[in-house]
Amino acid sequence: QVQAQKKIFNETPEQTEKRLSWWVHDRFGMFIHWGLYSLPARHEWIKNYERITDSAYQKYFDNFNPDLYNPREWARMAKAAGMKYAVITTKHHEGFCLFDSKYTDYKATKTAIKKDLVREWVDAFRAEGLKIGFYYSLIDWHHPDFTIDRVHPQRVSDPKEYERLNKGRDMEKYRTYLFNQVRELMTNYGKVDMLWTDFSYPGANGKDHNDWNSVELLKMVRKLQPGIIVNDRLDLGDYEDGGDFVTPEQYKVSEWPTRNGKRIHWETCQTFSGSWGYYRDETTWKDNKQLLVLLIESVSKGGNLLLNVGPTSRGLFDARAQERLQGMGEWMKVNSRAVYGCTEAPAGIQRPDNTLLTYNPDTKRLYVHLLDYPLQRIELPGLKGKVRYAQFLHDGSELKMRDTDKGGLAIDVPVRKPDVEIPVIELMLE
Ligand code: H79
Repeated sequence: QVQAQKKIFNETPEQTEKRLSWWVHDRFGMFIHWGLYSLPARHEWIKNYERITDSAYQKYFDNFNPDLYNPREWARMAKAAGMKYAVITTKHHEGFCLFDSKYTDYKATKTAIKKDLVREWVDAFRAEGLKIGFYYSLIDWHHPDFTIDRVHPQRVSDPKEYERLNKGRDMEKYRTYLFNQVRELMTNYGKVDMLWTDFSYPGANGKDHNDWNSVELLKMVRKLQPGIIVNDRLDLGDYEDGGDFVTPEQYKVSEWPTRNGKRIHWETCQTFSGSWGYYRDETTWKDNKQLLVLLIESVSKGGNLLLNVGPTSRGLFDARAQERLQGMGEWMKVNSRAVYGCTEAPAGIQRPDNTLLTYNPDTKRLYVHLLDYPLQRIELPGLKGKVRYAQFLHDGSELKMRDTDKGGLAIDVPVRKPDVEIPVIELMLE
């Protein structure tokens, strides 16, 4: 007998599914990490990694001036890539706010650009028809009341030192700031489709749900934005509804994640090159095929992909990011039917070697993604008599099928690989 779990809200499973339905359908979103760290251009954790003091970090605030910022261009690039929603860092761990908060001067409106960058972003992405999400860092390395802990730039080696270090800092006051800012974000920008909080690290000299007053914070968010979807980083794992989806960061899940034996909603967040913030000299960029596999593999295991861009301090997507977005868009233009509304293939359908399967339960179409192009034919075990029609998805050209002796289905494919990064076979199931 499985113990009934604690719940914060009284929402039925059907209501939850309905609230999440656009997001489950859309599958592919853009993450945007933009802040003062785009000036040093060597990772968004630089203040921590290099233990930079507030006064030494000040030069990035003083020189922040994204004069080429044009969020309509960003939105058009996201849309052309096939992305349906986008999530922007309203504030990252460094504490700098892209939005015009009443509760701090550490914000874009007080820099040379003098604008609420979030307001313009929301308007632009809405205008292009994308859903919008706010990333908000629970961690704040700038706020004077945020206690120094094991992931703070001023962390120390002796664990007993923290008490002395934190004299005069008051998390109660920080919590008030956190609630005030989240209330602003949930109130001043119209409908917000998603809130992406980041992150909790329970334990010695860490921060957990008590530090954020997570239950009350989540209640406030859901009250102000009833339809909103919220991620799982508030440390509310004790509650069945303490987060709408899990967030595997920068790794691949081996299978559809579960909780108490039940499959749960998930979204992996991934970078082009390793860093989330713009990193000028990073050389570890994934190629278009790797990125497409990330997307297809996520969908094939019932999940979403939130793929990150780190804009430059002038406000542009750099050429490497643009290239990849364009490459993915080219594929999505003709293959998005194998992504939107799709999920894992029905149980019992086996994936041939070097392929990934996605499935649309509404149209009963099965998609075979050919990661490594086969020679002349591909065999699908167990599908004999179960497929009405087969075609390449990119050009809608018929593919001839034959039953095999072993109850399988053989599909003939042209010897030459079609000119598409990952060719997809569309099978209309009975
Ligand atoms: O915003 C992006 C990252 O900056 C942020 N989440 C994404 C979306 C993030 N970065 N790292 N993490 C979240 C997890 C933190 C891991 C570590 Fe550590 C920080 C590893 C080393 C330093 C905390 C301290 C865990 C181990 C030691």
